[in-house]
Amino acid sequence: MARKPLDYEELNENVKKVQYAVRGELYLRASELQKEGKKIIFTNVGNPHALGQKPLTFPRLVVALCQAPFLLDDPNVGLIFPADAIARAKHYLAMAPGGLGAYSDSRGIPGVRKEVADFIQKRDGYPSDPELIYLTDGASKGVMQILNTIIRNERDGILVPVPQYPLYSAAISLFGGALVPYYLEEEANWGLDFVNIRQSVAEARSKGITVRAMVIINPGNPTGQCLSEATIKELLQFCYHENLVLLADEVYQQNIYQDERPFISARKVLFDMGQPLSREVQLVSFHTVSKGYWGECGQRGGYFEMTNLPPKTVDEIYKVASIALSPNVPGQIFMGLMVNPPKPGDISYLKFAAESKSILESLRKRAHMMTDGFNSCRNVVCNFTEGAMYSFPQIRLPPRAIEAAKRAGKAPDVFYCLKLLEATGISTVPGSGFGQKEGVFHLRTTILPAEEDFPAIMSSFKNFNDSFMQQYEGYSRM
Ligand code: DCS
Repeated sequence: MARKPLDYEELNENVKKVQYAVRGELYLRASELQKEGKKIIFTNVGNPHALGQKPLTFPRLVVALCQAPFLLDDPNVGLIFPADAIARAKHYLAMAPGGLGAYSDSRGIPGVRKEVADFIQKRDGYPSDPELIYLTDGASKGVMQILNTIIRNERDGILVPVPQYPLYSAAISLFGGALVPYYLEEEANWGLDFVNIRQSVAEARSKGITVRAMVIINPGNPTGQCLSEATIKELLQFCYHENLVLLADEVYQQNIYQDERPFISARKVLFDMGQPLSREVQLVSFHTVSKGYWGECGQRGGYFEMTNLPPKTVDEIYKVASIALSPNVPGQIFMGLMVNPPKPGDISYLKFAAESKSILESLRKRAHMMTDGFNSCRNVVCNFTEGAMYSFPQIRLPPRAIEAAKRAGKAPDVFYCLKLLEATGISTVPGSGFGQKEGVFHLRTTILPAEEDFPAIMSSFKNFNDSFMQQYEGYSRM
């Protein structure tokens, strides 16, 4: 019998090539153990609400009213919903003909795109055009759409930081392009090294690859570094000279845990640099409602903003967005609310500000607790999580552990993470899922477990690590 079209052997090779470790082997094993009744701490995905973070009240009230607009006609609506939430729900319902049950424009609701443009203008100090902002189902869909637009064939290369969030490697495989890695410097706090970036580009070119785009993740996932203005300037110069479009993944812009380097957008730096760069460098910037102190991952709200793209390209991107009809409408409203939150003087302001501040302050504390915890462990070194939601410690595995992993048919970091999972229930992602230098091993964990659970989690990690190192290194505790 001939093979059928959807038999595994017959599938699109690009689909089979895709790897996505955040939901890979470790995650599958953790899910199995959970089914068997083991308590699992899921620190593999940056999914704050799944680990107990409470939603901010105001946006949920507004979206609840948008979902159930008949409540607005109830004489008692004002007993539950504050007047500013009611007014805001009416504001969005007026923008969305047919309400949340109707498709919107494929680029998103024009009024929400205007709110995003106002937010960007206020953040960067330069006007932003709503026509160049497209709303998406989370940042992921936007990133995929733009990569799909850029990649023409297997010789088109995309510069991606390594370690990277595997959305990039996975999407580049899926669209049949070439990933051109540039290694972040762990010893320099995961900084960029332009000598090494130039080398990567030269090497790719020598293999016949046309390098067309450069991705930056700022703040970094999984590495947590915040880029300085000087670095962003240098990389914009680099993109200008090398004729690369810059894809700026800025989904963690609210998640900053140090004060020396506040978030600065690639777009602001570009406009600050003036002409010719500000008119020439093509830039696409991404944002989401999944991160920050919102953490509304399940709502799937995101946007991208296009800078210096010609109108015909913007139209092509619109055409392709139209194939999916419409980004999900509740997600768009969350985006509107995120970029236009309650203001001082509004009824809901104080509560909103208190809730946001408490989440951010707690994340900052957790970033410190996690880094300090890892650095107190034998054979573990960890840069401080300056931003984003992850810790990415390096685990210096003894040669005997590496041999044992080989015998078990596992990559050494996968071996370590599986043992950690079995012993403690802590579900992490091995560093190989993000890319790392040859012979160097890491794991990624989120900093998202509840603050009060941290001492227990860190001590259980330490106990595991001690006994692991003891077993494979002959190390004994004094
Ligand atoms: N970009 C980066 C750098 C991310 O870390 C994520 C999600 C996204 C984009 C996409 O998010 P949304 O599609 O939800 O907007 N981060 C994943 C991660 O590493 N863990 O959980 C999700």
